[in-house]
Formats: sequence, structure tokens, C-alpha cells
Amino acid sequence: MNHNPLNKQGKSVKQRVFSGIQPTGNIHIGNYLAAIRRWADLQSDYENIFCVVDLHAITIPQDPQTLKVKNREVAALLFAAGIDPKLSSVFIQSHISAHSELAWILNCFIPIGWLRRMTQFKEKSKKQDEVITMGLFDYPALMAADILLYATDLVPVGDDQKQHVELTRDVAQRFNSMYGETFKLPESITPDIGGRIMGLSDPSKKMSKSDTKSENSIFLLDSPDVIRSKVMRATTDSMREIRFDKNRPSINNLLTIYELFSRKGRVEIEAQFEGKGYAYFKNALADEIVENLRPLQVRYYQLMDDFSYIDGLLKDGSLKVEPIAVKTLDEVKEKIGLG
Ligand code: AQP
Repeated sequence: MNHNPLNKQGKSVKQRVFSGIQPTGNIHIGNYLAAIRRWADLQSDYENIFCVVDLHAITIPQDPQTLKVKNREVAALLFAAGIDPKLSSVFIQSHISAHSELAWILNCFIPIGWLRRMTQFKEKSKKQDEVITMGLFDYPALMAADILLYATDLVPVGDDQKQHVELTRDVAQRFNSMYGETFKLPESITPDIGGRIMGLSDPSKKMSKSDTKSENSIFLLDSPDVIRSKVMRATTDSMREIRFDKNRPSINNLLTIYELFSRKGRVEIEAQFEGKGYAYFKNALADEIVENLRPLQVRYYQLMDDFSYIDGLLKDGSLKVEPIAVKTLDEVKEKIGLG
């Protein structure tokens, strides 16, 4: 769906899309289907900015060497998945210091009760064995800064990030009401289907990069054999019919993954598997995932042969967008009397 408005001359003005991904763990098919693939599908209709959010990553402990490597790997995966540097700017969050600066300022406008309500904080802090930091609590303020710095119109995310975009709107409105029109109010766009892909072995939990059980997730760089083995071992139920049914979370999740990769309709899928067993369906699902990920994996390994090319694209991305961020930050500082 193209949301672009018309200008005074009746020409469509491209709206700006912003979204981010953390360089934590391995990128999985939930990140891909709900976020990365949609960013690639949407990019010709919009002006796009995508960010590898390493400052968000350090809200939980990270190994410094691994984090540096992951930044480049995640960027390469975005390009391999079809993000086109001619249509989209991609950069590393910590390379533009305005993100940290605006996050601090927004901290001073976000009532603490708003952050206490964030479900992602509650979930992530439960999983933490180590100390829970202020950074994890404050994750939504940094995300608000990311989005607001670029006068973003649309934020394509999975369901788990929707609440953070709502908080972003709330803090923008609060600031605007105190200091006059400053921030554009962004809208989240979440997928109608697959906004929350669930774990394969535990369909009560969302698929997650930081999940310690690797069998719960299919990673974009898993080999065909690993994908097949994870799919064949995925939890199912004791019923036989292969039908979309929210009350049967395991099969519903696998069918949703099949639906998104095959891009077929539900009626066609149910007809295709009528009277067939789970093993037959799982084989077809594994084939579909393997074939969809194959070209992405080939492109990824080609790109990773030349680090300087990826680093150059990231540099170009930050050079292009930094002036937008600095302009917003300067305006905010001026309004609140800093500097
Ligand atoms: N299971 C999921 N289903 C659909 N979308 C998902 N996203 C994450 N998990 C699922 C979406 O992927 C984008 C990038 O996510 P992120 O890097 O910002 O981190 P996250 O939301 O915290 O995702 P993870 O995979 O669970 O990472 P970790 O374990 O590191 O916290 C976002 O648009 C997100 O909605």
C-alpha cells in the first residue's frame, strides 16, 4: 500500500520510512519476514533509512569483538536481502552521535511510568541473568530518538515493536505541545500476517535472536540440512488436519511461515495439504524456506568477500542522512535552551 501524499502540484511526494535492526545473535526468519523483506519490498515507493542499531544491542551484555563483526554482517544481510543502496540509506547507529544526544534529551521528557508499561522491557528483563541496566529500561527512548531525528513518516516493524512506536508518538506530541511543532508524528506499519513469528519448538514464545535454544529459530544463514532438520523436529499437535487455526499454535505458526515464503493464499495451501501428513507438509515447508533463502545466502557470501565495499556503503549511508539528524537535533537544542 502506498501512503504517499500529493504536493501542491498534484505530484506524489515520497514519505520517509525508518526502521532498525539489532546486531545481536543471528538474524532469523521472523526478523526477515516481518521486517527486512518488507523493507525491501516497500523501498521503491518511499525514501528509506535503515539502521543497524548497535547502541540498542549494548542494552544487554555484548562481546566487543563480536559486536563489531556483527554490525558488518547484519548490514551485508540487509543488502543481500534486497535492500538497494540506490533506494535506501543504511548506516550504523553509533556512527551518528545525534542518536545518543537526542535520546538523552527525550529522557527528560518521558515520564517514567510510560517506560514501566513497556512489555518488551518486562520480557527482556525476565530473560536477563545479569544485572538489568538503565539502558535496557531506556531502550524505547533511544528508539524514539532514532525515529524522530529523521522526521519519519512510517516505521515498518514486527508486532513486538509497535508499543515503542506509540511511545515515540506520545513523546513527540508532548514535546510539540510544550515547544511548538518540532517532531513529525510517525506511524508504525505492521504486517497483517506474521507480525510475530513464534518459536519452532516452543510456539508460545516469539522467535528471537537471543534465544539460547537454537532449534527454536531458523536463521537466515542456516544451511539447507540444518533448516530441514529444525523444521522436521518442530513441535506439532496430536491432530491430523493441516489447517490454519489460531487455537492450534504450532501448526498455525508453521503454516503462516509457509504462507509467507510461498506467497500462496490460505485456501490454496489448505487444498494442497488436504489428506497429507505432517511429514509431507514439513518437507514442503523446508523446501520452500531453503529455496527462498538460497539466493540471499549466495549474495551474502559474495558481499562478505569484500569488507571494504560494505563499509563504503555504510559510510555513504551515514554521510547522506547525518545532516538530517543534525538539523533536527540543533532545532531541539535551540528550543530547549541548550548551547
Ligand atoms: N518473532 C518475530 N516475528 C516477527 N517479527 C519479529 N521481529 C523480531 N522478532 C520477530 C522484528 O524484527 C525487527 C528487528 O528486530 P530487533 O533486532 O529490533 O530486535 P527484537 O525486536 O528484540 O527481535 P529479536 O529477534 O527478539 O532480537 P533479540 O533477541 O536480540 O531481542 C523488528 O521490527 C522486530 O519487530
